[in-house]
Amino acid sequence: MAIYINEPSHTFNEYLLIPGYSSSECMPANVSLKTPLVKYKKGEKPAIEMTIPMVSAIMQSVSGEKLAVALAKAGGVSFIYGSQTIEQEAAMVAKVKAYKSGFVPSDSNVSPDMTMADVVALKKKTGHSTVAVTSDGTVNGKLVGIVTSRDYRVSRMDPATPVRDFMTPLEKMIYAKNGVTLGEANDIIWDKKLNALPIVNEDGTLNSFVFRKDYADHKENPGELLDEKKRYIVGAGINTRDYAERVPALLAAGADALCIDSSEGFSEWQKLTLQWIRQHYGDSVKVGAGNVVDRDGFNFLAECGADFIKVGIGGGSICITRETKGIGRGQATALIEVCKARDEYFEKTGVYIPVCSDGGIVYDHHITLALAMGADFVMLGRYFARFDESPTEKVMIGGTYVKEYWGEGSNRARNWQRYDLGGDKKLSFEEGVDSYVPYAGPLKENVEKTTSKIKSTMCNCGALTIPELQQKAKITLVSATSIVEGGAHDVIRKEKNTTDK
Ligand code: RVP
Repeated sequence: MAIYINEPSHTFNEYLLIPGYSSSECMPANVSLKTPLVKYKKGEKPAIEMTIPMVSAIMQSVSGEKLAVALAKAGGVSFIYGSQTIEQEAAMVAKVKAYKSGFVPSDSNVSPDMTMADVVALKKKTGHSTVAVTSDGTVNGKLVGIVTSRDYRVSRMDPATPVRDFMTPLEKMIYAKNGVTLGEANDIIWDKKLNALPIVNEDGTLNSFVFRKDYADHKENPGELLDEKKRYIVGAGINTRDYAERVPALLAAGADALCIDSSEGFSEWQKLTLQWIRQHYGDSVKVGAGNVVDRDGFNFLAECGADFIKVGIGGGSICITRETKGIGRGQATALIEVCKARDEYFEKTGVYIPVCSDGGIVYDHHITLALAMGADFVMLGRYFARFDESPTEKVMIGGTYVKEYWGEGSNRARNWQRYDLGGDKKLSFEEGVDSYVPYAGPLKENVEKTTSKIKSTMCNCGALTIPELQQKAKITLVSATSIVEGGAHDVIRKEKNTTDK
């Protein structure tokens, strides 16, 4: 006989937080939104920690390289969409990893024997005007000089002029020894009016460059997420079909974390994918799995070795899975049950598996509710699709700017792998729609506004960290009429800010 759950499943909108005692310490400036992206053992530090609890959805209309860089600067992680060829996805990941920040390996190098024509060609290829001259022309060769656009004139000089004749040689250059801090490097850049400062190893080989414009950027983004080589952290979506080819390509491109992108994660396909990754890479590759909506689904993926687990079926703003297939669960109820299973799993095994609440965030306070209910971070599609950095066009409709936003299960995305249950390479019916969302400007200012609201609510609950919020939160279900009471009501509003959600 079928199992009946007679309690209705609820959405975030049906809950509110009840304030707790706030001490004078409880002010937004003291709140930390640090949160783990991947699993860790009790007492250990997670391999990847984010500074804000937000990741971007694995979707064509959301997570391209521009959004990935902007989100990493803000402290979150993007998962580049997998519904494109392996080569295209790997190229996007590589672009994020090549984006300059802090100490960066030199991507423009020549040897002293090369010519001005080589320098010009290199500049055209990379778009960078600072070229390192190393003894053998490689990124790790002995530094012998530097060439900038001030050192040569294309119209006046013979293209065959050797680099050694017009470069600034090492003895006349300003450089710093490896070990200098980013702050010290920046001081040298400012004092000596440089655009770029080469960093040299003990043995005279080139280590990296620090660029003036990157440092200014870094100062503005204290929470940015960088790997050990000071490159932005980025994730990438994979599927349960071509992982044997896609995973190696994404890792070679530098992906820091992977995530199986599927509408339904409680399946043998996910088990096989996770098994293959563990067999080939052990625990060194970080991979999330999902989506599930109950304890059984969580325990299954936890046992399969997932590094984080995503919760949510049918709650996405562009998702019509519940209508077309009749499967899913109210997002809040699903999340509460999965987080309880996660806590029990932690108690039993000493392994903490972060839970991601994916889809259905409408208002900023839904993020705070998700965190209070036990989520470690949230995945957002519609939210990020509204920003300048999302990959879609900004268009004017009826006098207002909007951006396009379409589901991975729509005919437009044709992401058949996401909905694949061992069937054909096509979508037999749609589970998503094609839509517009109100344009909302740059990511940075929107995320700052959202996180300041989250911090403020956390203070009302007497919590300075996400784990503290999860311990202290008092959450209440509300009636339909009290939801009406919660908005502006019984007044004629003069204006409504449509980009706020
Ligand atoms: P939202 O943030 O509410 O826009 O939801 C985004 C989520 O919706 C994605 O992370 C994904 O789980 C889900 N999605 C993406 N495409 C579709 C679909 O076409 N049904 N659903």
